[in-house]
Amino acid sequence: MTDNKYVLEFVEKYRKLFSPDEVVWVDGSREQHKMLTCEAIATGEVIKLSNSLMPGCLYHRTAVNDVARVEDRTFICTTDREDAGITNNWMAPSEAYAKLDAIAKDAMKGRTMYVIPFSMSKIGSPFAKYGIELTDSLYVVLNMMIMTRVSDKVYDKLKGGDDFVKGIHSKVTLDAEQRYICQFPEDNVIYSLNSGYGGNVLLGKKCFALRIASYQGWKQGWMAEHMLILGVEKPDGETKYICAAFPSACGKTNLAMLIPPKVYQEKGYKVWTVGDDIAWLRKKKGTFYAVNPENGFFGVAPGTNAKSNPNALATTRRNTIFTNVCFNAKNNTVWWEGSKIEAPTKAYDWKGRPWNENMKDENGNPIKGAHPNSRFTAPAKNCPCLSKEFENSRGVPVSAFVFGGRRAKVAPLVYQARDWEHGVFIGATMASETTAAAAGKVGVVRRDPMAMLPFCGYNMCDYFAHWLKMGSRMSNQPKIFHVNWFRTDENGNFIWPGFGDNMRVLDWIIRRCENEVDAVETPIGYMPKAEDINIEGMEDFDMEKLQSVLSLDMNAWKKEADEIGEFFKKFGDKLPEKLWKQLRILKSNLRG
Ligand code: SAT
Ligand code: MN
Repeated sequence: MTDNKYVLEFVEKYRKLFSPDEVVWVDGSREQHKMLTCEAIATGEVIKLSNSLMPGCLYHRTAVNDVARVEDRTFICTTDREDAGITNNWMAPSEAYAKLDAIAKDAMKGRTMYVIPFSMSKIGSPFAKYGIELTDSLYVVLNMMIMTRVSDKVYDKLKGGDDFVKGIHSKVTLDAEQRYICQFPEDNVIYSLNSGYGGNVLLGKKCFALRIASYQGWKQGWMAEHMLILGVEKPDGETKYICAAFPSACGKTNLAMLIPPKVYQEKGYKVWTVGDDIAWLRKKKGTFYAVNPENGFFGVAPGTNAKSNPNALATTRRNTIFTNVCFNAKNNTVWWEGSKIEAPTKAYDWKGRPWNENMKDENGNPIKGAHPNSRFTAPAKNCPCLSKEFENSRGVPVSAFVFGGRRAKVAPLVYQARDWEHGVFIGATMASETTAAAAGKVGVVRRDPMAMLPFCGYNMCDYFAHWLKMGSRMSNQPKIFHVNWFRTDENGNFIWPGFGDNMRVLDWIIRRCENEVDAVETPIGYMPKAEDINIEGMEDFDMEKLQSVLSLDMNAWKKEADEIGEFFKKFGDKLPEKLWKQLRILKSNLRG
């Protein structure tokens, strides 16, 4: 496969530790992919779905105790604890290696170890970073072949050197008590044991493209962000690119694949998807350029339907792996809650138990067919609205950064930062209600700076300073915005319809970037005049509702400002003074 001594040493070291029966070098070829798929079907690791209805699609269930990322078992292992900061769990590298090696010892006896060479972003591009993942899971191999560029060409690109991320994964026994997701940014190493779930084991994704890459970006002068990238093509044919950060399971995939409302389509607007989860950003001629380092989408299935995201649905009709959704045994397809398709009559739930939609648990609550964090892994190239710039190695120029969370109250539909520093403050103080994407309680408001709380591979204070510095170097600074699609009324119902109608907010954002529209100065930043949000053609929505999603409750904001102060205090002296300054400005604005 390769004579790169660093690769050979790495593989040999872990072969000795894990003691697999066999080592298989994955080369990324179609023939091998076919063979490995057949093998995964034969072992029962995946179920083949209907060839006529969903060609090339597979179905997989994880262990019941292993359905989401585990933030409390995720560690940043740096020599100096300070480099991990207060928002990360930390372990000393020597302690972590010793602990993990002990768990890993002989864990692959009777199993095969796969060696996966992969590239984040297009092989050979200036953005490209390479990795090699060792795993005992065929499911991981097949997913990595969708989510990243898996190819033995990666070895050539290493040119005999050791500039690659070493990913080590084993399911071991899936023991949740011994589950560890450890990043060693100083060594370019990721070590993940006792899980078989997405973000914990597809090491190219959160572990590499965010945690390790954010650290590399800090050291090397670029940025790795938890952001979708979309292009809005205007009637004049020009396309403007927006990067938007939202916490997991807050609709990034839906926004990235948005279909504009009819009134916009008729005028000639189109939205193109460059990425739905991760953006790598570099400076060129004073402008940020963004690429999506991934090659597929790992999206949340529940709630995806022909209305909410027809493009995602179309993307998943072939060569897609479904995880923890409901299995329709009648026609060998899949189903999930919120699909707007009638529930199957002969089905098995995500735990593999016979299921129908009338079943209730011991408390009388409906039993779900699909896990709320069930996922599809789909190739980007299936996406009907994939941007033609997707493979562009130079990236796309960014006009705006958007931060957003899930907030029932407080945050209005949209507002704009006064300048870069204020924008960094808005990102740094983002808050959102927790979702099923991570283990733990759902619906609790927590601060999630830039949606990077679980993904920042270094000290968050250094991360804020890096944001401030990167922006200050740009002659062409993107404008920064905050959005909230999730405001609710007194009955707890969402006021703003979201999905395709979010185009109306993107439209305002773009017009702001082009200085085409005025705004109102408020204590929290610039806000739209209600008449500048186009609500033409919206059903069940009127000016009154628009006013309510744009309204500011000053008392709630004073409370918010106090909470931000408490949040900042936790960071101690290292927090950039510029953020404190922004809080003082906010407080003084709120006093009026
Ligand atoms: O499980 S993943 O981390 O890959 C998805 C997510 O939580 O955003
Ligand atoms: Mn994500």
